[in-house]
Amino acid sequence: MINDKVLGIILGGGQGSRLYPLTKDRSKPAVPIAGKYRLVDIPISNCINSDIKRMYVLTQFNSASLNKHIKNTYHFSFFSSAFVDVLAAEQTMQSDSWFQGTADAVRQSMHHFLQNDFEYALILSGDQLYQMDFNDMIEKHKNSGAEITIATYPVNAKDATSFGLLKTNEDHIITSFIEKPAADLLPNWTSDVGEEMKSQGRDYLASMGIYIFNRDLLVELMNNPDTNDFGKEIIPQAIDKHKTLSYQYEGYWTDIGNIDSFFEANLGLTDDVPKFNLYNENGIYTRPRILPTSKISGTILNKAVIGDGCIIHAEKIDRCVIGIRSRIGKNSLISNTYMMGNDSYESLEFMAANNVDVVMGIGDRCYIHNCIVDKNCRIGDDVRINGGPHIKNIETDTYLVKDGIVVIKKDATIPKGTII
Ligand code: ADQ
Ligand code: ADP
Repeated sequence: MINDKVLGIILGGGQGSRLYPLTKDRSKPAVPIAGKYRLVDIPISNCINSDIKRMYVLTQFNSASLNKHIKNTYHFSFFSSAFVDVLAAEQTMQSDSWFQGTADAVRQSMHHFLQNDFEYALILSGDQLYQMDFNDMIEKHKNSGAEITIATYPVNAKDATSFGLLKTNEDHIITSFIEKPAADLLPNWTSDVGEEMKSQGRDYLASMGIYIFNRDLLVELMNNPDTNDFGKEIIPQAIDKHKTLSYQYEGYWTDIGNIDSFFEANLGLTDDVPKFNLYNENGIYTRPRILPTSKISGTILNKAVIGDGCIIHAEKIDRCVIGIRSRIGKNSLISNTYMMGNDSYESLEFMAANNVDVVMGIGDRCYIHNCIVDKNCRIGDDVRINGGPHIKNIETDTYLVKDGIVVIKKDATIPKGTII
């Protein structure tokens, strides 16, 4: 089977500064999404669902929570060759620095990859929401005789400047590529993307940052120590010398690299028919936690996605994703909010013995709107958080406001009666 010849390489994240403060204490692949998953579960699940079962996750810093999550989630049969290994930037005789970019991350980890028998390297981004079967892309790569294949996606002019854009010939071979062009260059970069995409104004063909490289070529390209980035250097330099195929993808795909897109991607799961649909056979895997079902009392629920093990007494929850083990008190109104949940429960006995003043979760009579509540937060009674375009960007010890979204930091306590 061809997939036995594919090695998955997941670019788990640079410094993750665009997702700060969610990446303050954890690496980007470990950021919780959709109430029970981590970002890294998406590319890993896409590989598993495509029968690619050998994967490395490259990350800028080692985090106990990421290692634990991967170790506890992805254990394969003793007799199988499948594995998911985390490779964090490390000091070696050749290098004493962090990954300088995506290609540098691959270069510094090459000695691990080469211990495996593979013909194709499938390089994936760690911060995208999509469900893609890679089999078709791999087949087309092989059948076309290309040395590199890039998955591509038609985008509109507004989004085009955030991506690598490319042009192809009639055989879908890439003839030119530019990484994140300035807006005034866009008129030169329209592509023939088909009538349907054109009618939606999606005239530009963007790189999805998903690449297949033939093993030998990857080894050769990584031997050049002056190139640190796929989008900025490797791809633009390679297309003239090596046959590079565009594989145009038509399904749902979105980049969730910043707070705004992360927030919308999560809240989008509450739509009647979400674009990223978890309710199908080829699901996303994550750690099974053996939690009880959620317990909800007196609450009006509208467009609510609720994880396992929650205890909810709120008055109303409207367009929210509520993560595992969340606790929400009486008469509280929560809307447009992604609450990540808690890592553990606090028992009534524990709270009484320790005089816990503000309990984990959201208290009574709170109003929370346009907010991301990170893990293990304590939001006291009568707190009012009203996010939206009217509040300006600001950061404190316990929260940050970015583009109208209030992000309560992990483990933060918001005292009773606070107004944000
Ligand atoms: P970006 O997403 O802006 O563009 P980049 O910041 O290099 O590119 O990130 C690509 C992936 O690699 C992300 O998952 C990121 O977290 C990860 N990453 C970044 N630096 C890393 C490092 N030092 N170590 C490990 N992982 C790292 C890229 C392409 C564009 C393309 C878009 C599509 O360059 O051409 O259009 O992806 O999203
Ligand atoms: P997630 O994967 O969403 O972070 P986990 O179930 O893996 O959730 O738990 C995260 C952390 O919380 C782990 O370090 C785990 O050991 C710890 N934890 C989980 N349950 C409890 C508990 N009942 N008491 C104390 N710590 C816990």
